[in-house]
Amino acid sequence: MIVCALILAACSKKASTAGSTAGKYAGKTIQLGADLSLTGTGSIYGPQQKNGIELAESEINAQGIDGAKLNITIVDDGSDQNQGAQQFQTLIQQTMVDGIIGPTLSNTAVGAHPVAQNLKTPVIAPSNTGNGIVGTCPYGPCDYIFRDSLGEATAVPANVTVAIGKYHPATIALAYANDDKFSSDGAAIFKTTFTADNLNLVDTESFPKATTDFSSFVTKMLAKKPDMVAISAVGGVPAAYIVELRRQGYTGPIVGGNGFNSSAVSQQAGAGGNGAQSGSAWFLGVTTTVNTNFVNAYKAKYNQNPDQFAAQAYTAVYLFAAALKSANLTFTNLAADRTAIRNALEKVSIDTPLGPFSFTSTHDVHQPIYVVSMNGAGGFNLVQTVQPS
Ligand code: 1QQ
Repeated sequence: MIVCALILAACSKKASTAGSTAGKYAGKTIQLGADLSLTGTGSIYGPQQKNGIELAESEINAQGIDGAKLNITIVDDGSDQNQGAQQFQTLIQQTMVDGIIGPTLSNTAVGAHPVAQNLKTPVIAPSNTGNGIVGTCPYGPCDYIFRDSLGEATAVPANVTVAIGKYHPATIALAYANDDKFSSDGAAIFKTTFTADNLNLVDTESFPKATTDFSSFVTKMLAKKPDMVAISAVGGVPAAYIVELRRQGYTGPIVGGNGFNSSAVSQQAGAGGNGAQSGSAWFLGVTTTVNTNFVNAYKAKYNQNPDQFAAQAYTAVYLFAAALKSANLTFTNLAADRTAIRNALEKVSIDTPLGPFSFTSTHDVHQPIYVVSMNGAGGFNLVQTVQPS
């Protein structure tokens, strides 16, 4: 009897450390997909997202989802619209995933999201902050699409308001990439905000996102002597434009969009980026238990601080996990399971590194805006926290 008891105790201990295998999903594996910009324009954001996703996956599998394991297939779309559409199609029709996290760029989502909507597969967009991503979409109904990424339509006005209170500019100049959905949507949002805030837009410079030499654009811009400069762009553009502004002697304030919010962008901007300000969905220094645990686990696994993109991708996995738990999956009818997960996502309410999280009725985020500024050394300082209206 004593020997049996000891064996039983050892078995139960092993099960608990290997993740609970008991529950309604005992022995099952749940397939999710993630399509990210691991190469191309968005590769300054995608690798952090991959880290966040893999960290969440390992944490969740240590506990299990009612006895099930999670398996997330992560693929690269090269930051390309057509590749994104193709990767979504493959994940849905060949890998047969229950849901997808991605893509990294709004520009890629133009091709990828309609594929998921047409195939009735739930998506959480972890960093698509352009217009028409959720709620009312240009391609028609998009009720399978969710996002846990703070839209530019919310972040930009909050950021500009804080900058006006800090720097009191009368005039502003705008630079943006004219062949990228996020950048051009952001430019339109900046222009609307400038009008609303009585900021005189004295110069607008636009260029392809592949541009690397900004000297002529900056020269033309600085000839108008703006009090402040706004940049709406992705990838290497924000940092390169900031460096060129400082090289040509501009010492005034700089504001930007979500393209600023990567530790890699802050690193590339260097000392000249110090003070460059943006509205962010997350801040490293938030001292909630869930965020502190996330930051410590990320540093332990990757030996570096997470950034906003890692936090949002990590959160997307936990949002899916909560929906998977409550969806009562059949594992025999994939279409029904996908729709059950979509329905469950609409009811999810959990604490996350982004704060207490539930989707709005249009599948969007509703969260504080952390107005942050680059610290000149690859990180960010908190300027002000703006509560959502
Ligand atoms: C978007 C973005 C990019 C700047 C980062 C992923 O926010 O494409 O919507």
